[in-house]
Amino acid sequence: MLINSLHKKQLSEFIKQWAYDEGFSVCGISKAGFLPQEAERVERWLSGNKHAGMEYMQRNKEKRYDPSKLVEKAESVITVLYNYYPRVKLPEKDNYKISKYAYGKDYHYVLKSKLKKILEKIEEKTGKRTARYFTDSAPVLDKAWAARSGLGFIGKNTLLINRKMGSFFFIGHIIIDLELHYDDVEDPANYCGTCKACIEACPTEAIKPFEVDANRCISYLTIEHKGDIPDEFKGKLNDWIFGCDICQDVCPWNIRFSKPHSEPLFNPPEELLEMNKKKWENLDKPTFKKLFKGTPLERPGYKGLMRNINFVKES
Ligand code: B12
Ligand code: SF4
Ligand code: SF4
Repeated sequence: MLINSLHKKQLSEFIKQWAYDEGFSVCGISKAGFLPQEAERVERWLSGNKHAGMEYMQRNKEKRYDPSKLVEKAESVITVLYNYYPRVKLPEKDNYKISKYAYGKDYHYVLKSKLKKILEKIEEKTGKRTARYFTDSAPVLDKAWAARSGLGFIGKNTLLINRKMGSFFFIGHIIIDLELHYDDVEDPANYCGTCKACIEACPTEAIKPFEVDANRCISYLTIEHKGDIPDEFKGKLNDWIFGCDICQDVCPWNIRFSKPHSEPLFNPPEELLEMNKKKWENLDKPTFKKLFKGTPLERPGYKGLMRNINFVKES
């Protein structure tokens, strides 16, 4: 369906309003198409084997570099950010660490149901569409689209940073066959300046400016990696047993601008707030299932989590 430019602008404003109504902090819209510069950078990263064991990064490249190959007749990429910065952090004394994004329910479910509602509203206004919605669940260059839609800049730690809220948020998209009014920023500025706090703080030296070597990243090693964690990382995981927040915690944009989220499903259960090293080490499978069903910790599963705990404990 072709709509005139006034209609496009109005509809784009409606979409942004619906995104805010669903609790997203910001929403930006870009024209779908091939991303040549990003494709080149990802190719360089892959050829240096920086993706480690994440074979899926080698697949669906055509789709990853061009959303119109992923969603038939795609015209627009609608991108949203959803804050997960917690009001209360897990106690640090005598405890292991899990990433803040995993304190509550799995963000895939939380964000997808919200994206679905936005799409339903779009369809109410424009009729049935060819569209798909995702968060970290499809071959899409999430951060590149967010930056292109004016939602932030990519920092030296490679994460998308929004100048009003830092980087503790998830990125979601609706890719749709509808022409809209675009916020496209051709060449987003970078606001890291001379800072290199993330590079200096990373305990495994995984970061070079704008590049993370997954082989060395604690997040990869504790969540995605299969098999034993290599011995060279003994003593370097700094008590992280699921993910790692170091390169975000030290970032001045987070120190200054991160504000607590208001998503009840992301709040940690009481039992998680009461964990300590001994309880983690003695965690049995039924308790794991009870505590972490429907959370990001299901990805490594009980076996993966216990591998991480034992590795950190023995380091
Ligand atoms: C693979 C992956 C990982 C891998 C690899 C990380 C990486 N940097 O690529 C591992 C497992 C290590 C990982 C870890 C984490 N991840 Co992750 N991950 C992804 C995934 C699935 C793909 C990312 C990707 O395409 N990587 C390929 C490489 C080549 O891309 P890149 O490093 O981002 O490089 C780009 C830019 O840096 C840029 N670039 C390169 N050179 C230059 C130079 C200049 C000057 C500039 C400006 C740009 C630039 O070009 C590249 C292409 O755009 C995305 C979801 C998605 N579908 O996009 C989530 C995603 C990036 N992850 C996310 C999160 C939350 C994390 C963790 C924070 C989780 C945690 N706490 O443990 C950590 C952070 C580690 C880190 N510093 O990156 C969020 C990030 C949100 C945000 N604010 O940016 C995403 C977007 C998921 C989501 N939808 O919310 N992740
Ligand atoms: S998540 Fe941790 S290990 Fe990975 S790059 Fe950031 S600081 Fe380094
Ligand atoms: S810590 Fe500094 S260098 Fe790293 S992403 Fe943040 S501002 Fe950029």
